[in-house]
Amino acid sequence: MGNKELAAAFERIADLLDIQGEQSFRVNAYRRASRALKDLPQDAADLLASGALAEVPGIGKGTLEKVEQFVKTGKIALLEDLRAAIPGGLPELLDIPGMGPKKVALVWKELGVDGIDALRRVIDSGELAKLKGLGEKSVAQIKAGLEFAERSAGRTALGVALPIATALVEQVRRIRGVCRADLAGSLRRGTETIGDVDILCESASGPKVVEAFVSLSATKRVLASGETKGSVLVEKPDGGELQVDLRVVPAESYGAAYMYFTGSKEHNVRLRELAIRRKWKLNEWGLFDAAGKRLAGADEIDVYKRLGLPFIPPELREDRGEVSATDGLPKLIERDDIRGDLHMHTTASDGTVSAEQMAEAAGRLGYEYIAITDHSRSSTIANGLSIDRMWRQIDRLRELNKKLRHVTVLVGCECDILADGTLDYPDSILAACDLVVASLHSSLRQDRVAITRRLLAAIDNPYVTIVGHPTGRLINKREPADLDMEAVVAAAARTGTALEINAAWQRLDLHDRHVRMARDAGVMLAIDTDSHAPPQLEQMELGVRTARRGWVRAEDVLNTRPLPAVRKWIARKRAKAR
Ligand code: DGT
Ligand code: CA
Ligand code: CA
Ligand code: ZN
Repeated sequence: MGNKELAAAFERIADLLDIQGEQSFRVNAYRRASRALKDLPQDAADLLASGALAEVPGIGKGTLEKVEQFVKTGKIALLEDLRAAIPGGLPELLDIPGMGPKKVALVWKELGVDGIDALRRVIDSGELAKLKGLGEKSVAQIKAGLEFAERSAGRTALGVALPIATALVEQVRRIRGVCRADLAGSLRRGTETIGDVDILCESASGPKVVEAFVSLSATKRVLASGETKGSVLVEKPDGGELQVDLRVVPAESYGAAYMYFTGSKEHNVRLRELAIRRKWKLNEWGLFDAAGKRLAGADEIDVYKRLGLPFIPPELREDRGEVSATDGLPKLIERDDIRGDLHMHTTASDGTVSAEQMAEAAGRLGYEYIAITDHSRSSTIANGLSIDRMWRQIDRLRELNKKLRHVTVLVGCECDILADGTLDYPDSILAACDLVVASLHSSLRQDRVAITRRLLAAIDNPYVTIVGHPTGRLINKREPADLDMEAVVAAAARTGTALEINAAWQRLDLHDRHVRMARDAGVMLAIDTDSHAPPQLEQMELGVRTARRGWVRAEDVLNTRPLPAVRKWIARKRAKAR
């Protein structure tokens, strides 16, 4: 019985109460408790037994009682009652963009909609459009939202798939007769979502290896099991399923197969064209000349070399100019180039640990600096800081810095960009910070003109250093704001404002194409984890992957620079405005 299960139970209580029409402060208390439970450093049952759980911020008396019930009986009475009263398919309707709890309750009570299929039916039949209490605009939004949800169905976020796949490939490496194994497919290319996991391995005994693979303990169902191929479903932490394909190839084909199964399909087509032009043949077995003689195949780099190409990093293999790049490929940023993290939260707003603990965690990652950027006053759900509290936070962080040895804490805030484009704090506070992340958190569905203008206004403020998660999208959950990204990129370039690659697995915002667009325009990028707890700092990896997919070099990223250079870069925009 893990903390994750507990957290999921509390999240579900919040969803069901929300649909039932419970007041939002109560619903939010359950969501806060859920987050706190998920981020606990130890097993909740142990912390409960020692009494330490009561001290954790976000865990009140009601939560404690329910955790106790769960530990003792495996159930929470409130959740059982709610489940009995409300159809199980309703919570997933909440994940559809445009469907808030009120609308979910409305379609359930008025039309008997009890899940996604039923929602699709009432849309198709026109019943939804006729429903009193739902405007034309809402109906259109729900339609678009459902289509978005259907498009995302079956794809798993990179941050969810990567740990599962990494663990599996380790297990494949330990299967008897396996010489080596690697992740291929979209996962190796670092795409933001994954259709299925592709594992390649080298072995002379295919059938035995496939047999061992499909029998691994993670397997929930075997889809296929053959001589050189196996395919299984494994369970995801959220309860869904993920397909994992294994292919077994001999040593002489490993490189060609690695290339083929890494893809993308479009990249492979380009490579095959190069081969055909020379009257050669390229497939997953190797590169062969017209007489059928093997030119390369064991080693991926050699295949590229024989085709007259440099090694192309997997993140670039999308047929976005990487095969024809005549002036060479950029030297891409690497995880080790990162010297700090410029966006994170503490218990001052909705994080789970203190600034000092965040700094210690950053020190363990070898960082030189971090910025503490708690939420501003309008983010009430996230316990944003009032003006008074923010002044005190600034003082506290300055004091903390005197104490810290290895990591410098930049005093920052994550300032809401309000619906009218003004910022949530006066310039006096922003000027007192070393760094300001400005983010859209509300009114994300404004029309293109309004929301673009709003972001441009924030970018024009001399104290805004970084635009946080610029589009506001949540992978598979929420569509991006309808921004004119070209205008945003141009304004960022002109003013010397950095655009964020938010590395949180739910966001990856900017996404790869926008990253490329920004980089090509000479915009400075910042790769930040937006961490709310120390383990999340490690999501930096996902942000770096996304940056690489946007052809980004180390010099394009603010937080690859030493601290004095970061300060200087921030000062330049501030000086220009004076
Ligand atoms: P996914 O799983 O949808 O996230 O995307 P991929 O790229 O992992 O696609 P997947 O799993 O269907 O296939 C893995 C790789 O195998 C793919 O990137 C390229 C190669 N591949 C699969 N089918 C074809 C094909 O019909 N033609 C070519 N050229 N390559 C293919
Ligand atoms: Ca795949
Ligand atoms: Ca596949
Ligand atoms: Zn944040």
